[in-house]
Parts: sequence; C-alpha cells; structure tokens
Amino acid sequence: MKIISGVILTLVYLFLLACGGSPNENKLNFENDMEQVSFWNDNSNNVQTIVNYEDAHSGKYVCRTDSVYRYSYLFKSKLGNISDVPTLKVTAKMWVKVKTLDARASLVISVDSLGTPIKWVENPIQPLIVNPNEWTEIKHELIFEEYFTNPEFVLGCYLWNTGSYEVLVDDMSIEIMR
Ligand SMILES: [Ca+2]
Repeated sequence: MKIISGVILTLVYLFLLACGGSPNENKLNFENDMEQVSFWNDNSNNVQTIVNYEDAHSGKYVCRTDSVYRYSYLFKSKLGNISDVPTLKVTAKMWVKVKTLDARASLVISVDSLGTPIKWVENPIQPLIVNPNEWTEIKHELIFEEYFTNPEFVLGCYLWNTGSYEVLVDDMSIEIMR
C-alpha cells in the first residue's frame, strides 16, 4: 500500500510539474550579471558604467559606480508591466566590492509615481563590508502596502554611490512575490 501511495504521490508531483504548478508560481525573478547589458541598452547612459574587470563576481563584466557615475545599472519597470497580480514583496540582492572601507553606497528599492517617490528604502553597504577587495552580498526587501500597488507606479532597484570612492556591482537580482 505504501508503494502504491508513493507512486501516486510521484505521479501527482510530475503532473504538477508538467502543468507548471510549482510552489514558486507566485515568484518572479529578474537577474543581471552585467555580461550582456551593453547589447540590450546601447542608448543608455549607464552603458559606460559596465566595465571589463578581471576579478568580476561573474564572467568578465561588472558595473562601476563612483562620485561621477553614482547609480548602478538599474531595474526599472511599471508595476503593471511586471504582472497583473499585485506585488506583495520585492527582494533585491547584489554583490558589491570596494577598495576602501571609506566607500559609501546603498542598495535602494523605490516606488515612484510620475518621478516622485511614493516609497523609498535603502540598505547602506558600509556596515556589511568586512574586507575591502572582496565581494560582499547585499540584500534588501520592501513589503508592499496597498497604497503603492498602483500598476502605473514604477518600481526601481539600484545601487546609489553616495561617497567619493569606487563601488563595483555584479549579479543583481530582483525577486518579486505576488
Ligand atoms: Ca558579471
């Protein structure tokens, strides 16, 4: 009987997989390893921040921010273009590397309406970096309240360099729970 139950459970699981009914169906993932962005955004002002770097966290390319180019490559989209289902939570992750502990930057998640912030949260990288010249993962999340789930509102995620020193960024990912 146990064997039959096991076989049935396996068949149900395989059926669910075939239907795409995995437990993660309410989760969307957007990733950027900085390897191919220049092919996608030739006209972006941010293309010049994508640089070839020998010790990249992935591949050969990273995004370089400093006191001139303060913003990393950014994720930006109207909420309505991401999904018809209201967003519940956004989790942003990225790997950063600095040459000095005096570097200052924040991982930012924002929700804007016509360019004006409705909600804005940041996680400063400085307390998290133990060793300069090593890659450190930075995370932050934003729980969505009902008043900023308007499909016309724009979700943004990026690194904001607030200091005078170089901060490298690689392997950004945005996870959206619906
Ligand atoms: Ca990379």
